Amino acid sequence: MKVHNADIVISAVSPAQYPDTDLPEIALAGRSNVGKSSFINTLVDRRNLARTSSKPGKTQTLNFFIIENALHFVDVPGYGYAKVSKTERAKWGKMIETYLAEREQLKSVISLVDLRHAPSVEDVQMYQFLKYYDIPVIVVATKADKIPRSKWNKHISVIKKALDFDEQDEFILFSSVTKQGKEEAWAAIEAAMVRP
Ligand SMILES: Nc1nc2c(ncn2[C@@H]2O[C@H](COP(=O)(O)OP(=O)(O)OP(=O)(O)O)[C@@H](O)[C@H]2O)c(=O)[nH]1
Ligand SMILES: [Mg+2]
Repeated sequence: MKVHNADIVISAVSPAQYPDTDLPEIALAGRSNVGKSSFINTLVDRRNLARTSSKPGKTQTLNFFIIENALHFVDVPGYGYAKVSKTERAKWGKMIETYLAEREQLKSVISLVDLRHAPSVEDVQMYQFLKYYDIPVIVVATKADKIPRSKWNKHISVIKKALDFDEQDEFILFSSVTKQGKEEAWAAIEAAMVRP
């Protein structure tokens, strides 16, 4: 998709604030700093639509972006951010779970993992949570530019094994630096958007 129009709609903390439309939604989940906001910016060709930061924990609300009046991207706060209190983290967890488990127009979740590392316990929990709720997943392995091409396959197998990856789901190597995987990601998103 060539994007001409992209805007933030709302930063929501509760269902009452979710946009009241039937547009298909694609959510982005992954641990803090994995590159969720960068992924959105790359897909929509904007430098800073979704705010990125080298400081983890930047995104703390469910941020809804409207793209071409055709879909919403929902930037979900990164999990596993250590400097947040337990109560705060439980609150985020609940907010994210409520959204993922109950949102009717959610078509797919893009689960981002860092290609450089084995998935964290929380990465595995998130993937298994999505499988439990039968939500189609697009796994995006970010920061591919930081791993030499000759080692990609090895890293991919480590990730798939740890997640117990379902080959029905999509797996895309991605870099917001080289834009590798951008077209593949759009193809997977467009396929998810038209699913009933
Ligand atoms: N080299 C490289 N750096 C990346 C890539 N994607 C993101 N980064 C960097 O990683 C850092 C975190 O990126 P964000 O997009 O803000 O991460 P996030 O997942 O939105 O983080 P939170 O909002 O804290 O949950 C930034 O410094 C980005 O520039 C990538 O594909 N390659
Ligand atoms: Mg972010």
